[in-house]
Amino acid sequence: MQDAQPKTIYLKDYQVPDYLVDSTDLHFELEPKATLVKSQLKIRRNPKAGQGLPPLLLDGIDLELLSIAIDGSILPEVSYQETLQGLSILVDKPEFILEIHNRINPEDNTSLEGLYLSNGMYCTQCEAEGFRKITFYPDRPDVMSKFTTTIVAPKDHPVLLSNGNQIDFGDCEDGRHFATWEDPFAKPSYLFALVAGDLENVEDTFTTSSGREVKLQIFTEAKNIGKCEHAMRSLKKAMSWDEEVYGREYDLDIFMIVAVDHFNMGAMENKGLNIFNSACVLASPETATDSAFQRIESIVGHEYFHNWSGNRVTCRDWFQLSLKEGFTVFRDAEFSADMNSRAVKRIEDVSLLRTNQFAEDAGPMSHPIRPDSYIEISNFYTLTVYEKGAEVVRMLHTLLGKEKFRKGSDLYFERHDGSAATCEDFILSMEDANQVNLTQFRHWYSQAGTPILEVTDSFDQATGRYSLKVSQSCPTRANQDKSLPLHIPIKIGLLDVDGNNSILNNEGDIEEVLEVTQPEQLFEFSGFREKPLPSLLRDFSAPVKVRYPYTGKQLIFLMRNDSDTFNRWDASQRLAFMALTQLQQDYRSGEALQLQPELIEAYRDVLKDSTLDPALVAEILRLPSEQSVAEMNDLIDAEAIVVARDFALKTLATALAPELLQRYTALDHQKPYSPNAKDIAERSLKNTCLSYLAATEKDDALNIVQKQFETAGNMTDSAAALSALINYGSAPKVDSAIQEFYQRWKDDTQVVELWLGLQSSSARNGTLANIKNLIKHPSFEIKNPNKVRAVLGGFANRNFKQFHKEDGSGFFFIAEQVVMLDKINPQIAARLVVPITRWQKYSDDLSGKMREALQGILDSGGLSKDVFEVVSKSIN
Ligand code: 0A1
Ligand code: ZN
Repeated sequence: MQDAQPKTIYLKDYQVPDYLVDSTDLHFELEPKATLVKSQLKIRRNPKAGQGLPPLLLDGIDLELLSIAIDGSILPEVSYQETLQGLSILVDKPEFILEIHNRINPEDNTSLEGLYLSNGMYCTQCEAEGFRKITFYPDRPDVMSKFTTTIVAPKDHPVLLSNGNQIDFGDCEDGRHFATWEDPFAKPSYLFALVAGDLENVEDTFTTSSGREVKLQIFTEAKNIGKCEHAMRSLKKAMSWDEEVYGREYDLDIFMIVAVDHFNMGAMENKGLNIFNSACVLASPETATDSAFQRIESIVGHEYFHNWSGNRVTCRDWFQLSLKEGFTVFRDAEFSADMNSRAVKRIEDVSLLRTNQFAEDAGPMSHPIRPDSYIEISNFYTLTVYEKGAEVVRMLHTLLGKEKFRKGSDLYFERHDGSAATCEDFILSMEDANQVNLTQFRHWYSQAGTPILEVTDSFDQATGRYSLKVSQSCPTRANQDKSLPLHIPIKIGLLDVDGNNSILNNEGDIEEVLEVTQPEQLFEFSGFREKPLPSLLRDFSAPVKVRYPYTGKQLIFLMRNDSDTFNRWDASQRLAFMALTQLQQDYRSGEALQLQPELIEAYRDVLKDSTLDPALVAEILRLPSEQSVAEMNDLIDAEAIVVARDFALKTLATALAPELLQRYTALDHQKPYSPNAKDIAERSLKNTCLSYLAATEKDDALNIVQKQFETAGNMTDSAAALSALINYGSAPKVDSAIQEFYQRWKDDTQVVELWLGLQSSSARNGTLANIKNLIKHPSFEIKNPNKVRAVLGGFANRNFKQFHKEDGSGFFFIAEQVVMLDKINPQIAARLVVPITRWQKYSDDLSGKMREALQGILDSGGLSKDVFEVVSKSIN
C-alpha cells in the first residue's frame, strides 16, 4: 500500500546502476504459503558508476528475509538495513558473492505480480517490477544477468519450467522432485519466469533459416489441450515472418508458451517461456469468436517478436518502454496485416487509437510515448506507449520507405544486441543507417497530445495550379510547455471528377507523402483542368486529427471512389459523425430528428456493392461508437450522443431492412468453420446485418436472430445472436437464451467470460441491477482479472448508455468496486477507474457526479500507488 508520500520518479534523474550482477542462481522450494527462495548473485561494482563503494541497494517487497551472506559468511545485522523499498547492504569489496534466503507467500498474492498461484499452478509475472516480490534484487532493466533456476516441488506439480534450457532434473530424497534450467542469454529480472503445475502440452518443431530445429511447446491444463492448435500455427507463422521481414532468427533450442487463467495483461514475453492469459492463447471453433482467433494470432506474434525487440535488445529504464512496445506493436500489426486483410486490420487499429488513445491523450493521464515521470510504472502500459508508439514507428517506416527502414532496424539490432537501449538509440540507428536527419522527428517522443492539422485548399483555373495549405497545432494540457512543430508524413492523393487519382508530379506518382515540418506550410501541384478533391492522410499515415471542410456530397464521393480503402472507410466515419452531430443539436433544440436521405442512400449503395470486401462493408456500415463520438466532442453531452446514435441506427435499420435481409440471407450458409480472412469477412458482414435487423425490434427480424442463436455452428455466430437478443429481444426469450447459453458453456472459462461481457455491455435499462447480481454469480471471481474486465470493465468501458446515467449510479458503483478491488489487485483497480477520470470533458451534471465519485475514492484512504496516481492526477 501507499507510502506516506508516493514518490515521483523522473527520467532526468536516471543514473547507471552502482553494481552489476554477472550471474543469478535461484533455488525455489515451492509451498503455497511459504515458498523458500535462495538466491546467489555474483556481484561486481559497475566501472561506469564512479568511485568508492556505496551501499548496495536491493529492491524487495513483501519478502520475509531469512539470511544474508557475503562470500559464504553470514552478515551481522549492523551491516544491512531493511527499508520500505528493500535492503541496503554495506559493501567493502568490489566483487563478491551475495547469498540471500527469503520466504514468500504465493497463495496470498492476489496482485498477480511476482510468484502467485492460478488454479493451483505456480506462475510468475515480473514485468515491470514484480521480481522484487520474489527476492531482493536490483530490479531494473539495465541490470542484465545470466540466470540459472532450480525448482523443487511436490510431484503433484509434474511440470517445472523456467527460462532457457533444462539442464538437470530428478527426484529429491524427501519425495519431491526438481528441475534446473539455464538461460544462456543475459537478461533483466523482468524477463524471468517460473511455472510449476499439473499441465499437459502440445508439441511441434520449427526449423530456422539456418537449419536449427527448435522445439515448440504449449502448456495448459488437460481440459484445454484441444484448444492450442491455432496458437501453435500462429507461432510458426510468426517465426517465419520475422525471418523474412526482419531477418531475425530464434536463438534457443526451445520455445514454450503457458496458458494461465489469472493474468493482469494479455501475455508476457519472458525469455523462452512466454506466459499467456488463457483468453489470448486458447481457442476452438465451438468456443472462440473470430476476433478471439485474430487476437490470439496477433498476441502470439507480439510476444514472439519481443524475443528480438525487447529481449535481445531491452530497455535501459522504464521511460523507454515504447522502445520495445511501440516497435513490437508495429511489428505485430504488420504481421497480422500480412496474414489477413490489411485494410481491415488498419481500420480496427485506427478505430482503437482514435477512440481510446486520443481520449487518453486529452485526459488527465496524458503523456508522451516516452513519459518524463511516473509514480507507478504499471500505469504507463498505456495505449499511448503501445499504440501511439507503434504509429510513431510506422511514420518512420513511411518516411524512410521499406528498404531504408530495414537497414535501420538491422543496424539497431546489431549495435544493441545483448544490451539495454533507449529510444534515442533507435532513432540514431535509423539516422546512421540511412544518412538522414531525424532531429525534428524526435519531438514525437517527448510531446504529448494529438496534433491537429487544419487543411485548406485553393485552385487557380487560369494556371491549373492547386495548392494545399496545412497548419499544425497541438493542444496540450496546461502544465505542458508550448509544443514544437512536429515532422508529420501526410500521404495524399487528388481525385478528379471521375474519382480517379490524378498524377501529382513529374515522376507520374498518383500518391505522395507530404512532409509537414512547419507550423504552416503550402504544397503546390500543377496541371489540373478542374479542382481536384483531396484524399488526405491516406492509410492514416500519422496519428493526428485532420480538419478539412468536406461537404457531405464530397464525403459520399470519397466513400464511393477513393482508391485508398482506409480513406473510403474514413469518409464514411466523417459522414456519420456529421450526421450524429446534427442529430445531437436537433435533439437539444427540441427539433424533430431526421437522417438525410442521401446518407441513407450512400449506405444502401455500400450494402449492395458486391465488389467490395464484405469486411469493409461491415466496417463502413457500423456507426461510430458512442465513445468515439464522445472523443470527437469538446464537451460531452452523453444523453444527446445516445439519443442521436440510437435514432441513426434504428432509422438506417428500418430503411435498409430489405437489403440487410438480402445480404444476411446470401451469407447465411452453413459451411465448416475456418478462421481465414475470407470467411471472417463474410461472418462479420452477416452479423453486422443481423444486429441492424435486430435493431428494428420487429418480430420477423427477432425470429431470425433466435434461429441463428439456436442453430449456430460456431461461437462467432452464436455470440452475435446472443448479443442481438440481449440488446433487442423480448424479456422472457432473452432470459431463457442467457440461461441456456450458460448451462451449455458453464465449464468453459473463456466462453463464460464472453457471456458475462455480453450482459454487462447491454444497453438495456436494468443492466446495472443485473451487474450487481452478476458479481454474486458463481462464475464471477473478483480475484480473476478477466472476469473483472468482462463484468466491471464491460460496463465502464463498453456500455456508454448505462454507465453514463444522469443519477451518477454507474460512477458510484464503479468507484465502490475500485476501492474494494484496490486491496486485491491494484493494477486492475487503477485501470477500472480510468473512465471516471475524464470528468472535465463532460457537461455539468455528469461531470459533478464523476468528481464526487473520485473524491470518494481518494477519501477512502490507504490507496495503492497505482490508484492514487490515476485518481489524484485527475482530481487536481
Ligand atoms: N510486456 C507485455 C505485457 C505486460 C506488461 C506489463 C505487465 O505488468 C505490468 C504485464 C505484461 C507485452 O507487451 O506483451
Ligand atoms: Zn509487448
